[in-house]
Amino acid sequence: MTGVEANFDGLVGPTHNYAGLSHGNVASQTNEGAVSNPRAAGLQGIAKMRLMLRLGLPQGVLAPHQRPNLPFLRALGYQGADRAIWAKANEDDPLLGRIASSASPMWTANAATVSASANCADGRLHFSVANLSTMLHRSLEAPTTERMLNRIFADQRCFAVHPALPGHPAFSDEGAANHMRLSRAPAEAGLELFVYGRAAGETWPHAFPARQTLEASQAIARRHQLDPAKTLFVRQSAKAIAAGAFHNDVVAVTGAACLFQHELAFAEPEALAAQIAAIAPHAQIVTVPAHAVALEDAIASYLFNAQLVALPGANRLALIAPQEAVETPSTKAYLDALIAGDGPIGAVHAMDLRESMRNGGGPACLRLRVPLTEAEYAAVTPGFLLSEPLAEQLEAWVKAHYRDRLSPADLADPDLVDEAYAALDALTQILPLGRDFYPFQQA
Ligand code: SUG
Repeated sequence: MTGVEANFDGLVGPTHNYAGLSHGNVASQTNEGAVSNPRAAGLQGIAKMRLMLRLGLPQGVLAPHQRPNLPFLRALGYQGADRAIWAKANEDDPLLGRIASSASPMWTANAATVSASANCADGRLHFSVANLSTMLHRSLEAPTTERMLNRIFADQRCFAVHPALPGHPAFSDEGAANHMRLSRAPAEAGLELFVYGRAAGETWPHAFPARQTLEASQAIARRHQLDPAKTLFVRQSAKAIAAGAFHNDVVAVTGAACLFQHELAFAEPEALAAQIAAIAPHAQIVTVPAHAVALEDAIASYLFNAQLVALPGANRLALIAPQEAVETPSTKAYLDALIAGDGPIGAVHAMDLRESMRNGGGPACLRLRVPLTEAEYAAVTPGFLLSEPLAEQLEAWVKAHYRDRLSPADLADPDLVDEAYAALDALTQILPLGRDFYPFQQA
Protein backbone atom coordinates (compact mmCIF):
# COMPACT_ATOMS: atom_id res chain seq x y z
CA MET A 1 0.00 0.00 0.00
CA THR A 2 1.43 3.35 -1.04
CA GLY A 3 -1.32 5.77 0.03
CA VAL A 4 -1.95 9.26 -1.30
CA GLU A 5 -0.85 12.74 -0.37
CA ALA A 6 -3.84 15.06 -0.34
CA ASN A 7 -3.36 18.81 -0.23
CA PHE A 8 -6.01 20.74 1.68
CA ASP A 9 -5.97 24.31 0.40
CA GLY A 10 -7.47 27.25 2.22
CA LEU A 11 -10.11 29.12 0.24
CA VAL A 12 -9.25 32.81 0.22
CA GLY A 13 -11.79 34.70 2.32
CA PRO A 14 -13.86 37.66 1.07
CA THR A 15 -11.92 40.20 3.18
CA HIS A 16 -8.48 39.44 1.67
CA ASN A 17 -6.51 42.69 1.96
CA TYR A 18 -3.04 44.20 2.34
CA ALA A 19 -2.70 45.44 5.90
CA GLY A 20 1.03 44.93 6.41
CA LEU A 21 0.45 42.95 9.57
CA SER A 22 3.37 40.53 9.40
CA HIS A 23 6.65 41.95 10.60
CA GLY A 24 9.50 39.94 9.07
CA ASN A 25 7.40 38.95 6.05
CA VAL A 26 8.88 41.16 3.35
CA ALA A 27 5.92 40.93 0.93
CA SER A 28 3.36 41.76 3.63
CA GLN A 29 5.36 44.78 4.74
CA THR A 30 6.12 46.02 1.21
CA ASN A 31 2.50 45.85 0.08
CA GLU A 32 0.93 47.47 3.12
CA GLY A 33 -1.85 49.78 1.99
CA ALA A 34 -2.13 48.36 -1.54
CA VAL A 35 -5.56 47.68 -3.01
CA SER A 36 -6.40 43.97 -3.06
CA ASN A 37 -8.73 42.04 -5.34
CA PRO A 38 -10.45 39.38 -3.20
CA ARG A 39 -12.31 37.98 -6.19
CA ALA A 40 -9.12 37.44 -8.20
CA ALA A 41 -7.45 36.02 -5.10
CA GLY A 42 -10.26 33.51 -4.58
CA LEU A 43 -10.22 32.45 -8.23
CA GLN A 44 -6.42 32.13 -8.32
CA GLY A 45 -6.55 29.81 -5.32
CA ILE A 46 -9.26 27.64 -6.88
CA ALA A 47 -7.29 27.53 -10.15
CA LYS A 48 -4.35 26.03 -8.28
CA MET A 49 -6.60 23.41 -6.69
CA ARG A 50 -8.03 22.58 -10.12
CA LEU A 51 -4.54 22.16 -11.58
CA MET A 52 -3.70 19.64 -8.86
CA LEU A 53 -6.90 17.76 -9.56
CA ARG A 54 -6.14 17.67 -13.30
CA LEU A 55 -2.63 16.42 -12.57
CA GLY A 56 -4.29 13.46 -10.86
CA LEU A 57 -3.68 14.44 -7.22
CA PRO A 58 -6.31 14.35 -4.48
CA GLN A 59 -7.23 17.87 -3.40
CA GLY A 60 -9.12 19.01 -0.33
CA VAL A 61 -10.70 22.33 0.65
CA LEU A 62 -10.59 24.20 3.96
CA ALA A 63 -13.05 27.05 4.51
CA PRO A 64 -12.25 30.66 5.39
CA HIS A 65 -12.76 31.67 9.02
CA GLN A 66 -15.32 34.22 10.18
CA ARG A 67 -13.93 37.62 9.19
CA PRO A 68 -14.55 40.38 10.09
CA ASN A 69 -13.87 38.72 13.41
CA LEU A 70 -16.56 40.28 15.56
CA PRO A 71 -16.24 37.70 18.37
CA PHE A 72 -12.65 38.98 18.75
CA LEU A 73 -13.90 42.56 19.06
CA ARG A 74 -16.61 41.49 21.50
CA ALA A 75 -13.92 39.82 23.59
CA LEU A 76 -12.19 43.21 23.65
CA GLY A 77 -15.30 44.80 25.14
CA TYR A 78 -17.18 46.09 22.10
CA GLN A 79 -20.91 45.64 22.51
CA GLY A 80 -24.03 46.02 20.42
CA ALA A 81 -25.13 45.12 16.91
CA ASP A 82 -22.57 43.81 14.41
CA ARG A 83 -22.51 46.90 12.20
CA ALA A 84 -22.23 49.24 15.17
CA ILE A 85 -19.36 47.27 16.68
CA TRP A 86 -17.55 47.28 13.37
CA ALA A 87 -17.93 51.04 12.88
CA LYS A 88 -16.86 51.84 16.45
CA ALA A 89 -13.80 49.57 16.52
CA ASN A 90 -12.57 50.90 13.18
CA GLU A 91 -13.10 54.46 14.35
CA ASP A 92 -11.23 53.81 17.62
CA ASP A 93 -8.31 52.04 16.00
CA PRO A 94 -8.11 51.12 12.29
CA LEU A 95 -5.42 48.56 13.18
CA LEU A 96 -8.01 46.59 15.14
CA GLY A 97 -10.19 46.53 12.04
CA ARG A 98 -7.29 45.24 9.97
CA ILE A 99 -6.47 42.53 12.46
CA ALA A 100 -10.11 41.48 12.58
CA SER A 101 -10.34 41.37 8.75
CA SER A 102 -7.21 39.43 7.85
CA ALA A 103 -7.93 36.52 5.54
CA SER A 104 -4.77 34.80 6.84
CA PRO A 105 -6.45 31.41 7.50
CA MET A 106 -6.08 30.88 3.73
CA TRP A 107 -2.43 29.89 4.39
CA THR A 108 -3.23 26.43 5.65
CA ALA A 109 0.42 25.32 5.76
CA ASN A 110 0.20 27.14 9.08
CA ALA A 111 -3.02 25.47 10.23
CA ALA A 112 -1.41 22.42 11.81
CA THR A 113 1.51 19.99 11.79
CA VAL A 114 0.59 16.62 10.32
CA SER A 115 2.27 13.24 10.89
CA ALA A 116 1.48 10.22 8.72
CA SER A 117 -0.01 7.29 10.62
CA ALA A 118 2.94 5.07 9.68
CA ASN A 119 5.13 7.36 11.79
CA CYS A 120 2.83 7.49 14.84
CA ALA A 121 3.03 4.73 17.46
CA ASP A 122 -0.75 4.41 17.81
CA GLY A 123 -1.16 3.98 14.03
CA ARG A 124 -3.36 7.06 13.69
CA LEU A 125 -2.71 10.15 11.60
CA HIS A 126 -2.00 13.04 13.99
CA PHE A 127 -2.70 16.75 13.58
CA SER A 128 -1.48 19.43 15.99
CA VAL A 129 -3.26 22.72 15.44
CA ALA A 130 -0.74 25.61 15.37
CA ASN A 131 -1.07 28.39 17.95
CA LEU A 132 0.42 30.98 15.53
CA SER A 133 1.18 33.00 18.63
CA THR A 134 3.80 35.32 17.10
CA MET A 135 1.39 37.48 15.08
CA LEU A 136 -1.75 38.76 16.77
CA HIS A 137 -3.94 38.45 13.66
CA ARG A 138 -2.86 34.83 13.22
CA SER A 139 -3.16 33.89 16.91
CA LEU A 140 -6.94 34.08 16.44
CA GLU A 141 -7.08 31.14 14.02
CA ALA A 142 -6.53 28.06 16.18
CA PRO A 143 -10.01 27.39 17.65
CA THR A 144 -11.72 27.56 14.24
CA THR A 145 -9.01 25.42 12.65
CA GLU A 146 -9.47 22.82 15.36
CA ARG A 147 -13.23 22.68 14.82
CA MET A 148 -12.80 22.42 11.08
CA LEU A 149 -10.20 19.65 11.22
CA ASN A 150 -12.43 17.77 13.66
CA ARG A 151 -15.29 17.88 11.15
CA ILE A 152 -13.17 16.75 8.22
CA PHE A 153 -11.08 14.19 10.07
CA ALA A 154 -13.82 13.12 12.45
CA ASP A 155 -13.15 9.38 12.49
CA GLN A 156 -11.14 8.92 15.68
CA ARG A 157 -10.16 5.38 14.75
CA CYS A 158 -8.03 6.91 12.00
CA PHE A 159 -7.33 10.48 13.08
CA ALA A 160 -6.21 12.41 16.20
CA VAL A 161 -6.59 16.20 16.24
CA HIS A 162 -4.66 17.91 19.05
CA PRO A 163 -5.49 21.46 20.13
CA ALA A 164 -2.90 24.23 19.87
CA LEU A 165 0.02 24.37 22.32
CA PRO A 166 -0.10 27.11 25.00
CA GLY A 167 0.12 30.52 23.32
CA HIS A 168 3.30 31.62 25.09
CA PRO A 169 6.49 32.63 23.23
CA ALA A 170 8.17 29.49 24.63
CA PHE A 171 5.85 27.39 22.45
CA SER A 172 5.51 29.52 19.32
CA ASP A 173 4.34 27.18 16.60
CA GLU A 174 3.51 27.85 12.95
CA GLY A 175 2.52 24.37 11.86
CA ALA A 176 3.49 22.44 8.74
CA ALA A 177 5.36 25.41 7.24
CA ASN A 178 8.17 24.38 9.60
CA HIS A 179 7.83 20.64 9.18
CA MET A 180 9.01 18.36 6.38
CA ARG A 181 8.86 14.67 5.66
CA LEU A 182 11.02 12.40 3.53
CA SER A 183 9.47 9.09 2.58
CA ARG A 184 9.17 6.95 -0.50
CA ALA A 185 5.36 6.86 -0.28
CA PRO A 186 2.70 8.71 1.74
CA ALA A 187 1.65 5.61 3.64
CA GLU A 188 5.21 4.52 4.39
CA ALA A 189 7.07 5.48 7.55
CA GLY A 190 9.42 8.34 6.79
CA LEU A 191 11.84 10.78 8.32
CA GLU A 192 10.17 13.78 9.96
CA LEU A 193 12.10 17.05 10.06
CA PHE A 194 10.98 19.77 12.46
CA VAL A 195 12.54 23.12 11.68
CA TYR A 196 12.80 25.79 14.37
CA GLY A 197 14.20 29.30 14.58
CA ARG A 198 15.04 29.62 18.27
CA ALA A 199 14.93 27.88 21.60
CA ALA A 200 12.53 28.98 24.35
CA GLY A 201 14.13 31.52 26.64
CA GLU A 202 16.94 32.27 24.19
CA THR A 203 17.51 36.00 23.80
CA TRP A 204 16.67 36.94 20.24
CA PRO A 205 18.61 40.06 19.23
CA HIS A 206 17.54 40.00 15.57
CA ALA A 207 15.15 42.43 13.90
CA PHE A 208 12.74 39.79 12.56
CA PRO A 209 11.06 37.28 14.86
CA ALA A 210 11.77 33.54 14.80
CA ARG A 211 8.27 32.11 14.81
CA GLN A 212 9.00 28.50 15.79
CA THR A 213 10.66 27.22 18.95
CA LEU A 214 12.48 23.94 19.41
CA GLU A 215 10.30 23.23 22.44
CA ALA A 216 7.10 23.57 20.41
CA SER A 217 8.43 21.15 17.80
CA GLN A 218 9.53 18.67 20.48
CA ALA A 219 6.10 18.79 22.13
CA ILE A 220 4.42 18.05 18.81
CA ALA A 221 6.74 15.12 18.10
CA ARG A 222 5.85 13.72 21.57
CA ARG A 223 2.13 14.15 21.04
CA HIS A 224 2.32 12.46 17.68
CA GLN A 225 4.20 9.55 19.29
CA LEU A 226 6.99 9.74 16.74
CA ASP A 227 9.98 7.45 16.81
CA PRO A 228 12.96 9.57 17.99
CA ALA A 229 15.21 7.56 15.66
CA LYS A 230 13.25 8.90 12.67
CA THR A 231 12.75 12.48 13.88
CA LEU A 232 15.15 15.39 13.43
CA PHE A 233 15.04 18.89 14.90
CA VAL A 234 16.79 21.25 12.52
CA ARG A 235 17.70 24.85 13.12
CA GLN A 236 16.99 27.53 10.50
CA SER A 237 19.92 29.79 9.73
CA ALA A 238 19.65 33.24 11.29
CA LYS A 239 20.65 34.60 7.86
CA ALA A 240 17.56 33.10 6.28
CA ILE A 241 15.28 34.60 8.93
CA ALA A 242 17.00 37.98 8.58
CA ALA A 243 16.46 37.89 4.81
CA GLY A 244 12.73 37.24 5.28
CA ALA A 245 12.36 33.46 5.66
CA PHE A 246 9.72 33.86 8.37
CA HIS A 247 8.77 30.22 7.77
CA ASN A 248 11.14 27.48 6.66
CA ASP A 249 8.93 26.72 3.64
CA VAL A 250 10.19 29.96 2.11
CA VAL A 251 13.66 28.41 1.65
CA ALA A 252 13.13 24.62 1.58
CA VAL A 253 10.52 22.03 0.64
CA THR A 254 10.31 18.26 0.56
CA GLY A 255 8.36 16.03 -1.79
CA ALA A 256 8.47 12.24 -1.60
CA ALA A 257 12.09 11.43 -0.71
CA CYS A 258 13.56 14.67 -2.05
CA LEU A 259 14.65 17.76 -0.13
CA PHE A 260 14.89 20.90 -2.28
CA GLN A 261 16.69 23.57 -0.29
CA HIS A 262 18.60 26.81 -0.49
CA GLU A 263 22.23 26.55 0.56
CA LEU A 264 21.62 29.07 3.37
CA ALA A 265 18.32 27.65 4.68
CA PHE A 266 19.74 25.80 7.69
CA ALA A 267 22.23 26.63 10.41
CA GLU A 268 24.25 23.41 9.89
CA PRO A 269 23.60 22.05 6.39
CA GLU A 270 26.47 19.52 6.39
CA ALA A 271 25.33 17.97 9.67
CA LEU A 272 21.78 17.82 8.33
CA ALA A 273 22.89 16.06 5.13
CA ALA A 274 24.81 13.50 7.18
CA GLN A 275 21.85 12.81 9.46
CA ILE A 276 19.50 12.42 6.51
CA ALA A 277 21.94 10.03 4.81
CA ALA A 278 22.13 7.93 7.99
CA ILE A 279 18.37 7.70 8.62
CA ALA A 280 17.00 7.82 5.07
CA PRO A 281 19.76 6.66 2.71
CA HIS A 282 17.36 6.68 -0.25
CA ALA A 283 16.65 10.43 0.18
CA GLN A 284 17.99 12.91 -2.35
CA ILE A 285 18.98 16.49 -1.61
CA VAL A 286 18.91 19.22 -4.25
CA THR A 287 20.76 22.28 -2.96
CA VAL A 288 20.54 25.61 -4.73
CA PRO A 289 23.80 27.49 -4.22
CA ALA A 290 23.76 31.15 -3.24
CA HIS A 291 25.95 32.02 -6.22
CA ALA A 292 23.21 30.73 -8.55
CA VAL A 293 20.24 32.16 -6.63
CA ALA A 294 20.86 34.77 -3.93
CA LEU A 295 18.78 34.35 -0.78
CA GLU A 296 17.06 37.63 -1.62
CA ASP A 297 15.98 36.28 -5.05
CA ALA A 298 14.83 33.03 -3.50
CA ILE A 299 12.64 34.95 -1.08
CA ALA A 300 11.35 37.50 -3.58
CA SER A 301 10.50 34.81 -6.17
CA TYR A 302 9.33 32.16 -3.64
CA LEU A 303 11.19 29.50 -5.63
CA PHE A 304 11.05 27.09 -2.68
CA ASN A 305 7.52 27.94 -1.61
CA ALA A 306 6.43 25.40 -4.14
CA GLN A 307 4.72 22.05 -4.03
CA LEU A 308 7.05 19.21 -4.89
CA VAL A 309 4.76 16.43 -6.05
CA ALA A 310 4.95 12.90 -7.40
CA LEU A 311 2.58 12.73 -10.36
CA PRO A 312 0.92 9.47 -11.34
CA GLY A 313 3.00 7.74 -14.00
CA ALA A 314 5.94 10.17 -13.85
CA ASN A 315 9.33 9.06 -12.59
CA ARG A 316 10.59 12.54 -11.70
CA LEU A 317 8.93 15.00 -9.34
CA ALA A 318 7.08 18.13 -10.47
CA LEU A 319 7.45 21.54 -8.86
CA ILE A 320 4.26 23.61 -8.64
CA ALA A 321 5.89 27.02 -8.39
CA PRO A 322 4.65 30.60 -8.31
CA GLN A 323 4.78 32.56 -11.58
CA GLU A 324 7.41 34.81 -9.97
CA ALA A 325 9.88 31.90 -9.93
CA VAL A 326 9.85 31.67 -13.73
CA GLU A 327 9.96 35.45 -14.12
CA THR A 328 12.94 36.22 -11.86
CA PRO A 329 16.03 35.82 -14.08
CA SER A 330 18.20 33.88 -11.59
CA THR A 331 15.50 31.41 -10.53
CA LYS A 332 14.32 30.94 -14.11
CA ALA A 333 17.87 30.10 -15.24
CA TYR A 334 18.23 27.73 -12.30
CA LEU A 335 14.93 25.97 -13.05
CA ASP A 336 15.69 25.64 -16.77
CA ALA A 337 18.98 23.90 -15.93
CA LEU A 338 17.33 21.75 -13.26
CA ILE A 339 14.71 20.39 -15.65
CA ALA A 340 17.29 19.83 -18.39
CA GLY A 341 19.40 17.78 -15.96
CA ASP A 342 18.67 14.27 -14.73
CA GLY A 343 18.00 14.94 -11.04
CA PRO A 344 14.85 14.06 -9.07
CA ILE A 345 12.91 17.16 -10.21
CA GLY A 346 11.79 16.93 -13.82
CA ALA A 347 8.99 19.45 -14.42
CA VAL A 348 7.79 22.89 -13.36
CA HIS A 349 4.22 24.17 -13.43
CA ALA A 350 3.99 27.90 -12.76
CA MET A 351 0.83 29.35 -11.20
CA ASP A 352 -0.37 32.94 -10.99
CA LEU A 353 -1.08 33.44 -7.29
CA ARG A 354 -0.15 37.11 -7.19
CA GLU A 355 -2.89 38.21 -4.81
CA SER A 356 -1.72 35.80 -2.11
CA MET A 357 1.96 36.28 -3.00
CA ARG A 358 1.71 39.99 -2.16
CA ASN A 359 1.03 38.94 1.42
CA GLY A 360 3.88 36.42 1.38
CA GLY A 361 1.75 33.38 0.57
CA GLY A 362 2.91 31.14 -2.29
CA PRO A 363 1.68 27.73 -3.49
CA ALA A 364 3.11 25.89 -0.48
CA CYS A 365 1.59 28.33 2.03
CA LEU A 366 -1.87 27.78 0.65
CA ARG A 367 -1.91 24.04 1.30
CA LEU A 368 -1.86 21.63 4.21
CA ARG A 369 -0.35 18.29 3.20
CA VAL A 370 -2.09 15.22 4.53
CA PRO A 371 -0.45 11.85 3.80
CA LEU A 372 -3.18 9.22 3.86
CA THR A 373 -3.47 5.47 3.55
CA GLU A 374 -6.29 4.28 1.27
CA ALA A 375 -8.39 3.49 4.37
CA GLU A 376 -7.79 6.95 5.85
CA TYR A 377 -8.61 8.57 2.53
CA ALA A 378 -11.93 6.74 2.59
CA ALA A 379 -12.53 7.99 6.16
CA VAL A 380 -12.26 11.71 5.28
CA THR A 381 -15.69 13.33 5.69
CA PRO A 382 -17.18 13.42 2.17
CA GLY A 383 -17.68 16.82 0.61
CA PHE A 384 -14.31 18.37 1.48
CA LEU A 385 -12.47 16.73 -1.41
CA LEU A 386 -12.49 18.70 -4.64
CA SER A 387 -14.14 17.49 -7.83
CA GLU A 388 -14.65 19.46 -11.07
CA PRO A 389 -18.30 20.20 -10.17
CA LEU A 390 -17.30 21.41 -6.69
CA ALA A 391 -14.56 23.62 -8.20
CA GLU A 392 -17.19 25.14 -10.52
CA GLN A 393 -19.56 25.72 -7.62
CA LEU A 394 -16.82 27.42 -5.60
CA GLU A 395 -15.87 29.64 -8.54
CA ALA A 396 -19.48 30.70 -9.00
CA TRP A 397 -19.70 31.36 -5.26
CA VAL A 398 -16.61 33.63 -5.34
CA LYS A 399 -17.95 35.50 -8.38
CA ALA A 400 -21.32 36.01 -6.70
CA HIS A 401 -20.03 37.24 -3.34
CA TYR A 402 -16.54 38.75 -3.56
CA ARG A 403 -15.52 42.34 -4.25
CA ASP A 404 -12.88 43.04 -6.87
CA ARG A 405 -11.28 45.86 -4.89
CA LEU A 406 -10.59 46.36 -1.24
CA SER A 407 -8.33 49.02 0.23
CA PRO A 408 -7.46 49.19 3.93
CA ALA A 409 -9.82 52.19 4.17
CA ASP A 410 -12.67 50.13 2.67
CA LEU A 411 -12.42 47.65 5.55
CA ALA A 412 -14.40 49.97 7.84
CA ASP A 413 -17.45 49.78 5.55
CA PRO A 414 -20.23 48.15 7.63
CA ASP A 415 -21.64 46.57 4.45
CA LEU A 416 -18.51 44.43 4.34
CA VAL A 417 -19.70 42.58 7.45
CA ASP A 418 -23.03 41.67 5.87
CA GLU A 419 -21.41 40.77 2.55
CA ALA A 420 -18.74 38.55 4.09
CA TYR A 421 -21.18 36.76 6.38
CA ALA A 422 -23.63 36.20 3.50
CA ALA A 423 -20.76 34.63 1.55
CA LEU A 424 -19.74 32.36 4.43
CA ASP A 425 -23.34 31.36 5.12
CA ALA A 426 -23.70 30.37 1.45
CA LEU A 427 -20.44 28.41 1.67
CA THR A 428 -21.80 26.28 4.51
CA GLN A 429 -24.39 25.10 2.01
CA ILE A 430 -21.69 24.09 -0.47
CA LEU A 431 -19.21 22.47 1.94
CA PRO A 432 -20.78 20.18 4.57
CA LEU A 433 -19.74 22.35 7.52
CA GLY A 434 -23.25 22.62 8.92
CA ARG A 435 -25.24 25.82 9.05
CA ASP A 436 -24.06 26.46 12.59
CA PHE A 437 -20.33 26.41 11.88
CA TYR A 438 -19.68 30.15 12.13
CA PRO A 439 -20.45 32.08 15.32
CA PHE A 440 -22.66 34.56 13.38
CA GLN A 441 -24.88 31.63 12.37
CA GLN A 442 -25.46 30.72 16.00
CA ALA A 443 -26.67 34.20 17.01
O1 SUG B 1 1.91 34.56 8.40
N1 SUG B 1 0.91 36.70 5.81
C1 SUG B 1 1.18 35.36 6.29
C2 SUG B 1 1.79 34.54 5.19
C3 SUG B 1 1.89 33.09 5.56
C4 SUG B 1 2.71 32.31 4.61
N2 SUG B 1 2.73 30.95 4.98
C5 SUG B 1 3.77 30.12 4.79
N3 SUG B 1 4.97 30.57 4.49
N4 SUG B 1 3.58 28.88 4.96
C6 SUG B 1 2.10 35.39 7.51
O2 SUG B 1 2.99 36.24 7.57
C7 SUG B 1 -0.01 38.94 5.95
C8 SUG B 1 -1.29 39.57 6.38
C9 SUG B 1 -1.31 41.06 6.21
O3 SUG B 1 -0.25 41.68 6.14
O4 SUG B 1 -2.40 41.58 6.19
C10 SUG B 1 0.14 37.54 6.52
O5 SUG B 1 -0.39 37.23 7.55
